[in-house]
Amino acid sequence: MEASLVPGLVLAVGGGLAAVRTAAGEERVAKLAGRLDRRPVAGDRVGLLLESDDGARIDVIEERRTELRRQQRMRSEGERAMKEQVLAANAECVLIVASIADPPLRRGLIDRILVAGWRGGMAPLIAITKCDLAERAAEPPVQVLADYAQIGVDGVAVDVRTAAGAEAVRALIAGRTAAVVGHSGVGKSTLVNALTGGGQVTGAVHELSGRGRHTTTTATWLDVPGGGALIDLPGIRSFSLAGIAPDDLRHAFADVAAAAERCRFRDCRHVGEDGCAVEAEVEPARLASYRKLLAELEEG
Ligand SMILES: Nc1nc2c(ncn2[C@@H]2O[C@H](COP(=O)(O)OP(=O)(O)OP(=O)(O)O)[C@@H](O)[C@H]2O)c(=O)[nH]1
Ligand SMILES: [Mg+2]
Ligand SMILES: [Zn+2]
Repeated sequence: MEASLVPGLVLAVGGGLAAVRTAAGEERVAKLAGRLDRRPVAGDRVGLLLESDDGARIDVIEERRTELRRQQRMRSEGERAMKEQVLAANAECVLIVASIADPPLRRGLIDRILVAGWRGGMAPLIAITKCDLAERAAEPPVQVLADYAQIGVDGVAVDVRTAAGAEAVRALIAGRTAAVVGHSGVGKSTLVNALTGGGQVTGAVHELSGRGRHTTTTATWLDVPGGGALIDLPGIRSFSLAGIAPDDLRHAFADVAAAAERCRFRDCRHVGEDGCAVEAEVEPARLASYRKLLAELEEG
């Protein structure tokens, strides 16, 4: 970094500007230098040129340690055109938030984010929210958590009526930085507020995103008192894995991979053959999700 630049952390980005925090703990709204080769995202470490009038300019974006990426369909460029979008940078974990009901839990989305999280270098964690609505759900939260625990993914059940869930999430994150991802309305920001004390969006971030909105529109970095941070992301409707090799599914489907090892058919594709070990051993909900993703990746 050039001597005139000071290190900064990107808290949020919007409208061609970024809210940044300097190493001295000051928040500023920064412009983006024209020569940047990519767009900064929340969690980016940057080199800032401080301007005399409280302004700043991002001149350098440091190499990212992790990236949470998804493919997004570009409507303007036809049905098949996909563009990669980086949702958050340098998070150590990805906290997948899924409500057990309202909206209903979709394992497909959890699995997609698991694949993207591992691929981007992050440890995945799961929070099942709205457990007060569990009687409306197709399956109990403990069943979902047990299935993911089997492939080594830790998770907790959260019920907004008690503080226990938020405390369990705090323990899960254990002082690390986590990107908080899931469908819109599942309770991500509610959980983030419970952990960060709410009202934390101040200063430069406030200037950027405005006040009084329920739905999160800008990825926002928030410190967790006592250690760690959360990057609260806008809700996602879909999460395409286009461009990921079918082989990359193995991590997120260790249960399928383990059963496949035991399958006695040498050329089995484990997609419904009679006598297939995968068919016999893997939880039906897990298998359905695996097959759907595999078909999509093989097609792409
Ligand atoms: N019943 C119930 N409602 C909850 C719970 N947690 C959050 N909600 C409600 O769900 C709604 C959406 O919550 P948010 O925290 O804004 O959801 P979000 O995931 O941040 O949504 P986006 O920012 O749009 O992605 C709000 O009305 C919350 O009060 C919960 O544990 N139980
Ligand atoms: Mg939100
Ligand atoms: Zn098989």
